[in-house]
Amino acid sequence: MFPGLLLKIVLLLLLTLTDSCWASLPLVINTWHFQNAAATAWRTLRSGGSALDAVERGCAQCEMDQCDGSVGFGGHPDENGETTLDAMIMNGNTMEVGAVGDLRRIKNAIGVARVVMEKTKHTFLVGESASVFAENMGFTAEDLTTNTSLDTFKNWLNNKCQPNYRKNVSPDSSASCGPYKPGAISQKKRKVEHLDISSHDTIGMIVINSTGSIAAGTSTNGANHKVPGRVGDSPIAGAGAYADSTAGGAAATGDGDVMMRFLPRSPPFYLAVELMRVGVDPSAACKKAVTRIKQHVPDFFGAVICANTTGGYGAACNKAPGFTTFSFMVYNLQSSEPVERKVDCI
Ligand code: SD4
Repeated sequence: MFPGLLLKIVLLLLLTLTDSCWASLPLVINTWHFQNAAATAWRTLRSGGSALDAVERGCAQCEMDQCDGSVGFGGHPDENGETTLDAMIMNGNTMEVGAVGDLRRIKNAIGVARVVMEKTKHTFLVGESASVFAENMGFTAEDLTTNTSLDTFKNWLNNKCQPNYRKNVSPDSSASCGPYKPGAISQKKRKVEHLDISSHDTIGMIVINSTGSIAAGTSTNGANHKVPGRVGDSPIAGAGAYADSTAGGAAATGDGDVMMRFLPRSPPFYLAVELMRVGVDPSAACKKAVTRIKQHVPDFFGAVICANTTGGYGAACNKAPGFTTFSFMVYNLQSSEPVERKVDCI
């Protein structure tokens, strides 16, 4: 009888424990199932690297692995068939940020973001000038096009350039390729444009070292068939990711064209960190951030991961067509390898 009772008590205890109760430092957490990235970040920390080093190398791993075709070279060509990259890194001790958007020809976007942070007094460089900056800082210039991205581009052209991010143009962008000119404002209710959920998975990563230094970062090749010049939410501090060693970290993935709009009024991921500062549990903070956007765009595609200063963590996602659960990776002292966690979307 006694062992049975003991087992019940243990089970009950386990059930009532939340993720934050398992909190421990150091912690690596990243969006999606990108196990290699988590392992690289963890290895970096364990071999004496800083939280920033871990974020940079973890995200760079995904850039090299071309995670899900959504990170790094050879994925998501724009309307001209070119792959361009967005990335950012944030130091939660100093609140410094380095970011690049619409980066061309350079594979290691998060590396360039870090150089922007550490070798300039700026925060964010974009486009051709960012690429020339990177070349001048020693990054190798390479063609980011692969056979895969070329095929994706050709298929898109053959499919009358669908899906398409233009609106109110002539010819009608829902039926024809460009070049486009401004057209009449359509009275038709536009169908909500979703990114292709099956193939767009930005890496967002938060790392906290054993002394509580927090860093966060993102890297992505953005939206498939984007209008050239488009920069998403990922390189924007407070939208793509945020880190503050006195409060916590958050990082996002999803439809950046929707998510970045909420930054000035009710910053969603900055908000999550501020909630954790006043003691809100990471899962609840993540949910609150998602709920803010959901009030305006009920079926937006997006998810966020959150971690507090003690290594508690959580995630939340918004239920959208084809998207009901969200996976993320966690690596801390509770396991000897990265563990995939899942949450149901709200
Ligand atoms: C973007 N937020 O450029 C990125 C895409 C993404 O998961 O997160 N995909 O809009």
